[in-house]
Amino acid sequence: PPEIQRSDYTPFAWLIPTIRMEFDLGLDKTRVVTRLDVERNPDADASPTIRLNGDSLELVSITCDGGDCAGHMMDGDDLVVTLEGERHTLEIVTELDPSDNSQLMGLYASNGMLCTQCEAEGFRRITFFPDRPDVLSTYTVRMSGPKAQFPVLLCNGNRTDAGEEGGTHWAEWQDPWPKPSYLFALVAGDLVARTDSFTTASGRKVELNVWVRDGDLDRTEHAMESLKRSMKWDEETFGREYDLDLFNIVAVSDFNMGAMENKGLNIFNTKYVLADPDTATDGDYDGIEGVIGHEYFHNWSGNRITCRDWFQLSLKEGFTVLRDQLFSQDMGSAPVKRIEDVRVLRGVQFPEDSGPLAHPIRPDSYREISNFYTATIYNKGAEVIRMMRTMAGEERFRRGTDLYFDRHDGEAATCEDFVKSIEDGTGMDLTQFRRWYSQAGTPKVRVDLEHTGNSATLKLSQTIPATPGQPNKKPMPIPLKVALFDRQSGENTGEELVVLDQDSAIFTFDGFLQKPVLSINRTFSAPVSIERDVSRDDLVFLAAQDDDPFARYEAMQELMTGYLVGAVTGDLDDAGCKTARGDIAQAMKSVIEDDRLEDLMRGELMSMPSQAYIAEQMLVVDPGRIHAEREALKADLGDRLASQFHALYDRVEGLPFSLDAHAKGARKVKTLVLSYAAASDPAKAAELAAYQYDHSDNMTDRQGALMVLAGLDSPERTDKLQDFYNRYAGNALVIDKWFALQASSLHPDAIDHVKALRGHPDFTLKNPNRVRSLYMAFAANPSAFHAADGEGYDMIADLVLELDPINAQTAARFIPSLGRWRRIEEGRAKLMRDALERVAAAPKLSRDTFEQVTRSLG
Ligand code: HT7
Ligand code: ZN
Repeated sequence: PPEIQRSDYTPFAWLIPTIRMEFDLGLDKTRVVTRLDVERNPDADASPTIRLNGDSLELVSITCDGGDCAGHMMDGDDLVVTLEGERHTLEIVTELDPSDNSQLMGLYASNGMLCTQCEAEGFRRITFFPDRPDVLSTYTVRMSGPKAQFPVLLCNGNRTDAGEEGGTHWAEWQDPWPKPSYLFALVAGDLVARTDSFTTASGRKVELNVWVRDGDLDRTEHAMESLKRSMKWDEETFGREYDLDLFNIVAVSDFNMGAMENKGLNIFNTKYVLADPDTATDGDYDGIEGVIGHEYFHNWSGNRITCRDWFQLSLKEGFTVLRDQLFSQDMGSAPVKRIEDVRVLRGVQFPEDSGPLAHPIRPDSYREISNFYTATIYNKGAEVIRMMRTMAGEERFRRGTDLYFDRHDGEAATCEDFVKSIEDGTGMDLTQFRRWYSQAGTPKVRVDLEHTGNSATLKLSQTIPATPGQPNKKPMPIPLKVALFDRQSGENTGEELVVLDQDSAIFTFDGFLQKPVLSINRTFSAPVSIERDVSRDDLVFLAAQDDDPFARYEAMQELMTGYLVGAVTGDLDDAGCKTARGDIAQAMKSVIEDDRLEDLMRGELMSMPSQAYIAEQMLVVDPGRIHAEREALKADLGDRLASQFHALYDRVEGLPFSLDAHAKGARKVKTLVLSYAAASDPAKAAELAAYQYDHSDNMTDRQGALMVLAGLDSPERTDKLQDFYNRYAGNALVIDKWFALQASSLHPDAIDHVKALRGHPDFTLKNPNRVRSLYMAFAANPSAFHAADGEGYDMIADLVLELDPINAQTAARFIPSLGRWRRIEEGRAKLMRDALERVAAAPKLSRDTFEQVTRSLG
């Protein structure tokens, strides 16, 4: 497959102002009649033909202006039609088999209902069309089908008409807003709705529906409340109002991603809709609020202003992730949310940025766009916009976004359009800042603090590592929030923002008789990795005293990471290890005993750095060693702080269930205490976890207890896993948890458990949630996946080969775990490469998997 280049963009030669579609719906056979009004685009070079994209489509017929269409031919999957005049009407008939569509792109059947997924290039699996985001049309859609089978018929926009004849009914929908084909959606099925309404700031009453299968209705309250909160927040924070009279959300159980922002008809993975305390964890509740917000916010950042081409994906995704992050910050604990977002960035995006799949947030080329729905486009994209906000300040940033929404409403825009609007709206010069869009790789910032006389001198320098296709980088503006603390008083002189925009720079701060303690990159103001020689005393000081909660968290992480890297590499001798562990225990003790802290924040401070984050600090890693040292530190802390951990558990144990921050914090620290205990005193931990499991009245406590038990070799493990399965049999989302808990467990036989679960009657390759629950969890399980004999790598290669013909998008998402071979010790690296080569040698691979494997071996 050819590589598509960003530099090759040209506007499409034709406009398609209106499109009418008629769907005669059936699970095994759906007939689609599409009428396109096409006219020449005055802003593009003229072309004698129009290329209509198709993918695995069968053309039943085509007419032009009501007559024969002599000048048409197939070019691969595309239909190319010769057109002579200025404007024409093309009518195209296609026939589909939705139940045979296991790729879950285009129109497909899920659990007896019909639904669509058109982003990025799924519309071309429904009909022939210029399936590119810069072709905007207004859609009128008529859907008809057997009423008994599909009592509910939904599409984008507003329902304008409906009727019934015999057992067949139909509905006609009109979407007044011009949109690209990737935002088209329809749903037909036997669904029930939770209905509510929202009145916008200008007084428009909007009907809101959350559609689910019968029986799931009482698990939709949180989704509906999240939607109403999102609508209000977007009005207050970004001045954005909803623009239709109806907003529908539909939950489906077979879905490749989290959700989809189709205009007026969002389609969601059930995972991001259904929740009640018995079946959903606090994390699930937060995930629902975040994803509902994200998809809703797309109505402006994505739908009203869409992307000119897919290279601009971060225009809508980076900005919308930032918007959903700020929303969640405002709805709950802002520092805790910031810590969670940074953890995802460093655990997923940093490794991507330092591996073979690294790409800028605005890529220059791709073969398969589905492979670019990455943490870089989404999460780093959000960080880049957040930096502009930090430099501008909230108020000025709002002027920039207002200008962007005003200037580009109704257009297919570019990242450059966004930056220019922020530049013009805020008055900032972002010339050099634009490099964040074109350069891949996580900048490293070297930090040194010197002290002479009464001055503290901060020396900063930046390097941006080489990434595929980008050997040399230029310096980028890096905004770093800093504060200097007096060691005695614990006070600081106020936070300042310094911007490092050269290779190196020096900043001087006066008025310090003694060397101060430096707190830097507060709130994680820039997505960089900081390198500095900092004493453990300073870290202990910051962990206990810093007034920026993120910086406190960071100091704890740095303390533990520094120790673990030293222990793994052997840089720390036995005596050094012992003192370091003592310092960590002292810092952890002050965190446990600090009664000014909320438990939700305490939980963050008590959390150990992830295996992925520790690995990221080293050039080449031995995953087995990291895992062993991390577990040993956990055990040591569990031993040393046993009484503090138990006191903490006892303090929070009796708190009744609620979804407020206080109760959520209690649940978080309880399970953390169990996991420290599991490392230091497994028998006691098993007893305590079994007790928590039996007495819990909510999924957070129950899952936390089972997670700890799943890693232990104890009789309680088998009992409780069986109980959990029996208790929730038939609830797919909870059974997903059951698979994931076992696949991610610390149990020494986890790899055998996964092999056995592969044959479980509830396992299927057809459902992406189930595949991810077993195999994504396994691929992220450091000790099982990195088994020294390479069995874990083979299991993932086997999975990819089997899954690729069924669901290529999901299959390709497993390749990055093998693609990190260059950063793994020699023995395992060879086995990982062998597994990749075995995949690459398969006679027929999807474009998705082919691209990822080739880049990973590259
Ligand atoms: N914009 C949506 C992307 C998406 C998607 C992409 C490829 C294949 C399937 C997909 N489902 C949803 C989701 C979002 O970012 O809001
Ligand atoms: Zn999105």
